[in-house]
Amino acid sequence: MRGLFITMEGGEGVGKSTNLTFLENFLRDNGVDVVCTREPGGTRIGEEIRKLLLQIRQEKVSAMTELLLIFAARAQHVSEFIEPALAMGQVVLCDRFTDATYAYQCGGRGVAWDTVEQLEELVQDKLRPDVTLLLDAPTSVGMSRARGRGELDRFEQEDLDFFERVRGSYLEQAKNDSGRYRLINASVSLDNVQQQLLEVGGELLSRWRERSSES
Ligand code: Z5A
Repeated sequence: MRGLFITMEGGEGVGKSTNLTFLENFLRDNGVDVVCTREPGGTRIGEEIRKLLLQIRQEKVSAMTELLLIFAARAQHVSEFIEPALAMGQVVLCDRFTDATYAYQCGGRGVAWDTVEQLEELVQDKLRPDVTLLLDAPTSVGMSRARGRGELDRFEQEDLDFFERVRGSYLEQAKNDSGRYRLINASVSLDNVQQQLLEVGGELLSRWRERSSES
């Protein structure tokens, strides 16, 4: 049985990490074999590339350099972690994946959409998420949650306009792929967000059980 590939997306500070752990616990408590990971990162090489990407630097990082670093990390992540886990039948919960590249690099930085499509084909072949949860909140809400933590990384230093474009791109992607996306209102209390997540969690559990019983 092939596992399920679930991704969590959204702008900065919307609660992805907090809620990924919540979903992981829910699935594990219900007997699902689940592993969590993140992008950029998820492998030793990927985590080193993550540091490079987030570090504030004197020189301007070109959009193409940023894009290729993200896909270099992803290539390692797919081959070393994601594909083997799916082949073993595990549920992979991933904090951001390629939809983030469309949102940040295309929406935010203005990279051409088909450039990312080409890299996606090259690096992932047929691998796409089965379900994507988009945590959505007004940009100012996420920014103030994230900024409560202190020092800002290279992405967090971008201005409000950049994050508005990122949010707009995510919402557009969700609209254009409504079969895969589950839109979560992340601007409300954590309890309320997690109630919404339980509905999606229930759906994932059913899909998982269906697959298990077929195999
Ligand atoms: N990036 C990219 O450009 N292209 C790509 O392809 C990929 C990534 C994959 C790092 O990602 C950067 O990489 C990212 C885009 C770029 N930069 N940005 N911005 P990241 O996922 O590590 O970075 P992040 O989005 O900044 O994650 P984050 O700041 O850790 O946010 P989060 O995981 O969404 O939120 P959280 O840590 O779970 O919650 C933030 C705080 O809010 C925390 O104190 C919570 O307790 C609180 N919180 C959460 N939910 C609530 C609710 N509902 N109410 C009140 N308080 C809440």
